[in-house]
Amino acid sequence: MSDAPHVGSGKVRELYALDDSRLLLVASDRISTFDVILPTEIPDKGRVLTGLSGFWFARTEHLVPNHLLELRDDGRSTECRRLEMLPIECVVRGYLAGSGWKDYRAGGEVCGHRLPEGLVESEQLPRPIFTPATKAQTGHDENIDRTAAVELVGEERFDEVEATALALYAFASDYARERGIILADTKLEFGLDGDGRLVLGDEAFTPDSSRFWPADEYAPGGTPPSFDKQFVRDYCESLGWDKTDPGPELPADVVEGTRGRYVEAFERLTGLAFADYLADPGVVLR
Ligand code: Q0Z
Repeated sequence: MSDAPHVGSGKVRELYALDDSRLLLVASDRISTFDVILPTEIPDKGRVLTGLSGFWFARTEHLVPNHLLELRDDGRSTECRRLEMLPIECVVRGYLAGSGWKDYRAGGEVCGHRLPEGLVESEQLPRPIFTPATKAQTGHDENIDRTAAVELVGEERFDEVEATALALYAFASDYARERGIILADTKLEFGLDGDGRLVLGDEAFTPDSSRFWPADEYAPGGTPPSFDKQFVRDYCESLGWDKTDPGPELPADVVEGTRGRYVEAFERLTGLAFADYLADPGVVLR
C-alpha cells in the first residue's frame, strides 16, 4: 500500500503525505448510504471515481488549474499538489435536491438565493446557483449565504470561486447531459498554491461528490433514482434497517449491479472502456 505518513481520512478515502509539496489521495472501494459506511465493498468503485476525477481534471484545465500531478498504476491513487484549502465547500446546484430542497421548502431560498415560488422537488432551477457550505469536522456541512462565505475567504476570492465553480458545473453538466447523465449538483473544493493562485483540488464530478441521475428516468416532483447507488438504497429500504451504524452486508447481486452502474457511468462519460483504464490509468488524461 503506502508507507507515506497518513494525514487524513474521509469517509471512503485516505490522504498521505509524500513530501512537503505532494499528497497521495487513495480512493477505497467502500460505499456509504444514508450516511453509513457499509461493511461490503464495491469492487473497483475507488478506481472508477479516481479515473473520473482524472478525466474531468484533464478536461477542465482551460477553466482552472487543478492539483493532479499523476495517476498511479493502481488506478485508485492520485499524486497531487499540496494546497492551502479554502475553508468552504463549493456547491453548485442545477436542480432542487437534498439540503437545497429542504431549505427552499422551509423559506423559499437557498444560501440567500431567492427562488421562484412553486418549485417541486428535483426540479431544474432557472439557472445554476452557487451554494457554499461550511466544512463540518463531524456531522453535516451547513449551508451559508454570501455574507458568511465572504467572512471566511474574503470578497475577491469569493467572487473568483463562485464564477469558477459555476463555469466548471456548466461545462461538466452539459457534457454529461449529452451522454445521458444529469449532474443535479456538485461539491467542489478549491485551494491556493504557493503563489496564491486558485486551484481545483480533491475530487471532481464523481458520483460521490455529485448527484448523478439517469436522464431517461428523470421526472420533477419526487426523488429521481441515483445513477450509482439506487440498488443499494432499494435493498437497504427493503430490509427495514433503521439507518444507524452498522449497516447491512450487501448480497452479491446488489454488489454486482452497483459495480455495473459505476462502470457504466465511467464508460458513458469518458467514452473509454473501463478495461482500458485498468490496463493504463493515464488513458483518461489524454
Ligand atoms: C483534501 C480529504 C481525503 C480525507 C485535505 N491537494 C490538497 N492539498 C491539501 N489538502 C487537501 C488536498 Cl486534496 C485535502 N482533503 C479532503 C480527502 C481524505 C480528507 F482523501 N483534505
